[in-house]
Amino acid sequence: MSSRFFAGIDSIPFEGPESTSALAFRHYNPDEVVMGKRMEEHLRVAVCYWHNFVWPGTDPFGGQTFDRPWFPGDTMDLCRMKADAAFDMFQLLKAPYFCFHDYDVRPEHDSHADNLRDLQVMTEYFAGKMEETGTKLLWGTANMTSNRRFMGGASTNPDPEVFAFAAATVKACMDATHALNGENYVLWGGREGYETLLNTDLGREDAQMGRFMNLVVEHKHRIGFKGTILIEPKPQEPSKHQYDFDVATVYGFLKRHGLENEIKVNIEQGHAILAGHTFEHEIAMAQALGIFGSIDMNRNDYQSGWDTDQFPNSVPEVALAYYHILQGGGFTSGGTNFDAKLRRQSIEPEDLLIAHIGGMDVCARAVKAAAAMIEDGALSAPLDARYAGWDTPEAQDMLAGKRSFEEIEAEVLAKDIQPVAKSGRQELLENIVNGYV
Ligand code: XLS
Ligand code: NI
Ligand code: NI
Repeated sequence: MSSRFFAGIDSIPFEGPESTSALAFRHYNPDEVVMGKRMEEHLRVAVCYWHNFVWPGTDPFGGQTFDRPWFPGDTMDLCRMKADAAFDMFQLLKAPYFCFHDYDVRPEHDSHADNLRDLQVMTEYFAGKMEETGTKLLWGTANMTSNRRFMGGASTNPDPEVFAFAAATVKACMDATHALNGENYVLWGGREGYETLLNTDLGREDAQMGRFMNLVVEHKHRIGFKGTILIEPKPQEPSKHQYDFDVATVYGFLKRHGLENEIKVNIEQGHAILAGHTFEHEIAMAQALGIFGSIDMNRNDYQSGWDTDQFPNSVPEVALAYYHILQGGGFTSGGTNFDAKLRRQSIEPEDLLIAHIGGMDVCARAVKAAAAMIEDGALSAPLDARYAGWDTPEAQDMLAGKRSFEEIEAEVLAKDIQPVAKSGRQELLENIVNGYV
């Protein structure tokens, strides 16, 4: 293929670990079979629209550093030029999926009617591009953080007109996602939180968000959308405090509003770090609660305290994430969305490709290490052994609620039970993991 934006780059081949080319995959080989499944089907890689084609490289101290021919993207012609470059990149990377917000792909207007019209036009344009290139939509979403109207929140806004505008916006984005056969629909509540409790009523805002998410689910069933609805937790930024703090908090919210069987989570590495967790903690927690859906793959700076959205480059860390994903049976409708952006000095088109190649190679190595650990029972055998005491009938009865405190105490006295301390063997387990990565 030849692309106007990525001029001179026709394909990015898989060349194997010995390759020294910057524009070749060394580990990501879509057809390689890992645990009985093609690597592409394990990872289900998606490229995100916003960081690659919309973000201009700004930071709090400086303006645009990237020079893209479609900037500022405020006309439909520029939006189409942007889409052409985006689909060229999806194809060059052989990424099976992409993800987008409404705001990424159309000009932004004051009226919902104008936003809706332009989104529908771009949805049709995307449908053509998807047909032509074979790229699929992992998820769609609405941007309800950038426009000033949402500064005090979307569904949690004190003004019901903003709630209504947000509802209309999400409806439009769900309809677009449905029309493009999206496999999930994501809600990340960047401004569903507060800056100060001095002007915030927590009880009201929880009730508003609960109603809003029920509206989302009702609409999903009304239009027959078969994808999964996902909430993306994050503890803060842009809000001082965000309601969808982490996976456990989201689960409490879903339970409170009767949504725990309808909505799952999209877990982002950087957000896990901001919440004081590891990526694998959030994934394992979601698996344990039955709400694991999808992941946003990136890497947070461990010192910065904000969401740096860097491309992943630590195989051991990513391997533990995929270990828990594969242990839980792997992705169903979810996938690996690179919600990652270049550093603002990486201004060449080629940098976009190089960043994704590196990220995909890291994921490939990580998923292979995770699969090997599972196939060898390297971690599951010691784990099963650690809990083996629970297999006895007495222990099972305790769990099943068949024995009271009195009965348990009587047994402890009768048998003079004196538990023997056993090693947790953490260093041994860490050494085992290091043998795989
Ligand atoms: C921001 C979020 C955002 C979501 C999509 O921190 O990660 O990019 O993934 O709205
Ligand atoms: Ni994200
Ligand atoms: Ni993020």
